[in-house]
Amino acid sequence: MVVLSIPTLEQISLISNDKPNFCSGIPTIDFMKPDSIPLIVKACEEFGFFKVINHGIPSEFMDRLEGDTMKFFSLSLPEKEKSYPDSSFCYGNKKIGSHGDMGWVEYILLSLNENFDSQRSSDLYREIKETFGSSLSDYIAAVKKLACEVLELLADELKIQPRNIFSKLLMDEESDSIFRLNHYPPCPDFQALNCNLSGFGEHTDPQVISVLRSNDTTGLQISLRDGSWVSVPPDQNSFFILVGDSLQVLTNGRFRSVKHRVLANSLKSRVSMIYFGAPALKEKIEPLPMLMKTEEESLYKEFTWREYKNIVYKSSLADERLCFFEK
Ligand code: GA4
Repeated sequence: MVVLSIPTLEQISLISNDKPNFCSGIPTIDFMKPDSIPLIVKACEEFGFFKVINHGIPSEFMDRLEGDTMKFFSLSLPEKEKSYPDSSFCYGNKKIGSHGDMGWVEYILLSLNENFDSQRSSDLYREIKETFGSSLSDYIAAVKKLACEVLELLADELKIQPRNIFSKLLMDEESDSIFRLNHYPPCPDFQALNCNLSGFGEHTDPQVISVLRSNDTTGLQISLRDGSWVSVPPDQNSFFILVGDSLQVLTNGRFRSVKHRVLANSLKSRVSMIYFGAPALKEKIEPLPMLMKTEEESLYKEFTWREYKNIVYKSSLADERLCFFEK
């Protein structure tokens, strides 16, 4: 449970809760229904967001990781904070990023870039084994595969080749992908005030693609093209896919990286697990020529994932970051 201190609480924004508008029309791709697959391109263009059902990942994978995650978050604060100060396995509480963003959330962030530093990476696996057993690595392997399947379906539907043109970025052994476990503790006091405490403020994900799974608690909202916010009904049996900034650039703005946020108002705790599929640091991010029509101009200057990441990690959550690379 997150311990309150008034000065900290004052730094977390309140979001008014007039009419929580649930989005009924979230595009849904059913892996068992081939005729739903072509929807995937429209979903990335219109929403930058969709849901995958009948994905084939056994629910046991999600249940095991959720159980271990709750076990970890129910440790005392000093126990969680002592963990891993100098490793790629980091615990955070209310502070998000390095620019003063705050949210009603505690989390673990895990770098999946194994080649970053072999010493750190072997420590990392020892730490993971001790804390989570195999639930974490099994889950990550399954969602990485799902992310690649989705990216390959996208290539098929965009009629570009090779079909691993996007997924190879995640399969690269130097891929800079990360994994995040978020716990939004219940916050009943704020319900009476008819407002929500921000759990995770609005932002887009900088990577190529994100695969999100949560327990059955509300909180996630996405921003539609007209700027309005809609709540996403939770579905613990499905995965939500989010287009990231890098995929927006690779498609020269055809796909939209979706702005989203999480409100923490619930009487129940919300737990989410997100895989962020990223390229290698040295990888160039630029619109794919095969996706450009004749005479179509690139909207972006060429940059590497390392250059983009440097800007991202110096920014605040809500900042527009791609503007630095627009032509
Ligand atoms: C948003 C997506 C991922 O959760 C994340 C976040 C990162 C962090 O939590 O450290 C950032 C945020 C995210 C974008 C702007 C910067 C960096 C917090 C923040 C204020 C891990 C990522 O890659 O970018």
